[in-house]
This record gives sequence, structure tokens and C-alpha cells, in this order.
Amino acid sequence: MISKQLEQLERRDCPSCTAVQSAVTGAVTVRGDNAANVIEVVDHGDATADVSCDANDYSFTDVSRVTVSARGGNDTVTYSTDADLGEELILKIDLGTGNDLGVVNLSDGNAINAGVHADIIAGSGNDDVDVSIGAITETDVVMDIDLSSGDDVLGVFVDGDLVGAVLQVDVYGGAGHDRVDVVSQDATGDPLPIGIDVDSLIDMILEGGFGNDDIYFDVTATDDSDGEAIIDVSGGRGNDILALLMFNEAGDGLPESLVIDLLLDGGTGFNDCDVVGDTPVSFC
Ligand SMILES: [Ca+2]
Ligand SMILES: [Ca+2]
Repeated sequence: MISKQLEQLERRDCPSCTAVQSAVTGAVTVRGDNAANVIEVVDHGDATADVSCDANDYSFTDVSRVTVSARGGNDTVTYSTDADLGEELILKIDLGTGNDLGVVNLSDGNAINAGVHADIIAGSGNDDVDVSIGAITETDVVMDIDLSSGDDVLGVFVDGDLVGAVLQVDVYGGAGHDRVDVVSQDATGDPLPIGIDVDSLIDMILEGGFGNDDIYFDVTATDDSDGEAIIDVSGGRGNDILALLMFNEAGDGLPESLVIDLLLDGGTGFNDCDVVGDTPVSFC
């Protein structure tokens, strides 16, 4: 009994949440343990980043990519920029098992001026994921979000204009009763029209997967938006509550000059669907 207690104390003294960088590739790997970890990465936008992982602090330069693996336990992982993003960001966050909180904040007034490719995997457990996306200029932002099993909650908040930009977000709810919100809003939560210029595309596939899911897409485009929007909301199996609301600035119809390709598909089960104007619906 005594030896077991000692062992546990020893283990607690060892740094169990660590970050390392490959001298060869510049890749940073942050690795939690099977307890609840608090992991915070602050990206300064110029391929430098500060990482704190429980009690351990690190600073990295010439970062080529960041991989965060939180593993077991109810973890909190935050990745945020504190300046305009000027260097490519390749990010993978795996929240692992447990009921985790994952936050990716590429906004707060900071612009995205370099490419982003982010994979977020919530793993099993009831997870909460928040993604904020600011103005995107002359680059592509591509995100894959896999909520996996459990009753998960995802918010994707867009609060900046797209200029010569692609914003592609694919969401898969997996099993469980998932709630997904994709909204254009300002910092106070009020609806915010976003510009989608002629060289820009917003492309989203939001799939609920198994279980009874709530998926709510509510984005307002400025009336001078003349780019393209391709949005698919798909409930999958189960009884789903779905909304595909692409609004003009007045909030009374579809944006007129935007090229739109929208589809709301309820899938099997009893579904409740809400759309704007003549947005196509099936299985609702
Ligand atoms: Ca952990
Ligand atoms: Ca999880």
C-alpha cells in the first residue's frame, strides 16, 4: 500500500504533459497524459508559438506544424493567434477520450493572411468544440472537424470578410446527440453580415451522423457579395432538427448576387427543417 502511494507521488512529480519540437522538420508535438490536462498554444502568426501544458511552459521558433494529443481525461485545449496569421498553419488536435473542451480562435480581431489546414478530432466522450474564424485574405482555410461519439457541441463563428479566399469546413457529428452551430456574428453574439467577394468561396458540409442531431447554419452575406457559397447540411440517421439559413442583409431572403448551391437533407427519421426562400430540401 505504501509503495503504491509513493509510486503515485513520484508520477505526479514527473512532467507528464510535454511539448517537443523536431530539429529536422520544425514540427511541434504537444502530448498530454491520461489525466485532465490544460494545454494552451498561442501562435504569434510568424511561425513562433508559446505553449503551456499544465505547469510546463515552452517557446518555439520556425514552427512548421503543430500536433496536440490530449489523450485521456477531461482536457482543455486552446489554440489561439495573438496577431495576424502571416505564416501557414498546419494544425492537428486530437482531444482523445473523456469530456473535453477544444477552442481554436483565429480571430479576436486577428486576420488570416496565410493558409490554414486544421484537423480537429474530439474523440469519445461529450465534447465541446469552439472555432472562431476572422477575416481571410488571399488564402485558403480548410478545416475537418470530427466530433466522434458522445453528445458533442460545436460552434463555428465567422466574423470577418472573405477576400480572394476559400473557407472550407467539413463537420462530421458521429454517434450521439450532437449540436452544431455555424454562425456569422460579432464578438457580442449579434448577427454580422460577412462579405464574400467574387474570388471567394465558402464551402461547408455539415453532417450529423447517427443519433438525433441539431444542426444550425445561420450566415448573413453582405448584399455586395458576389462570390460562391456551397453549403450541405445533412442530418443522417435519427430525428434531426436542421436549419440552413443563408440570409441577405435585410434577413428576408437569400443573398441575390451570391452564387449559391445549397442543400438541406434530413436523412432517415423524423426531421424538422428550416430554410430561406427556395433552398432545396429533401427528406424533411
Ligand atoms: Ca489528458
Ligand atoms: Ca473526447
